[in-house]
Amino acid sequence: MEPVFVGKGIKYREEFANYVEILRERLSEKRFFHSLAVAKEALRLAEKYGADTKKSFLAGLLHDICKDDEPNSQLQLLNEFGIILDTVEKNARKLWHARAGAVYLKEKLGLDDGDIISAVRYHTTARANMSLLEKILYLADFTSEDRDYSGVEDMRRAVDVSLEYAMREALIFTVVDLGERHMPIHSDTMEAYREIVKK
Ligand code: DGI
Ligand code: FE
Ligand code: FE
Repeated sequence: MEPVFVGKGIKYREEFANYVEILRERLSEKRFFHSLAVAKEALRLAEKYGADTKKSFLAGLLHDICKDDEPNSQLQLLNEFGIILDTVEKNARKLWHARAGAVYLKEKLGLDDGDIISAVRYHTTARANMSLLEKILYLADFTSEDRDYSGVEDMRRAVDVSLEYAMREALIFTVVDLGERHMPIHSDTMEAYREIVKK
């Protein structure tokens, strides 16, 4: 199953058919659908907010490419390319796929686009001083059509108000949610939160 693409999405889906087939091999059906849905949503946000539509689509498409890999194989990949995890990262497996995805795209697939690589790297934690593309991917991951967490309707409204407002809502949501679940909060997440919420 794939989402129904519209406009430029139809063209990009065809243009990146090779990547789509790689994802079909690597991901569960659910995660595969999610990846295409994030591509579609990132394209929609790029058109609304004047970002590069093709890069946004591709970042959305590829952002979870390592998500369904075994945790050990993600660690192995990071090791192979000399990535050192900090203490919070070591203890939060959910953070590995973003670091691993960025490395995989660059080193294994030869994707030569620093903007996309960095959007993938920061799509889970966010960070202070995010680029437009980084924000679009971070938010598209919250509002793609497959999402059904409680609060998703509020996030969908927020993302149509402004990127800044949506980033604020998303970071508050994340920090509160992690706090409630007694999960360690990464310094990149905290710095993003402080930048946008405490000013
Ligand atoms: O990969 P997805 O499921 O599409 O979404 P994602 O990459 O945004 O991952 C969401 C998960 O990442 C969610 O379980 C919360 C976790 N996460 C995000 N920021 C932090 C975090 N986990 C910890 N421990 N610390 C963080 O700062
Ligand atoms: Fe992810
Ligand atoms: Fe995702």
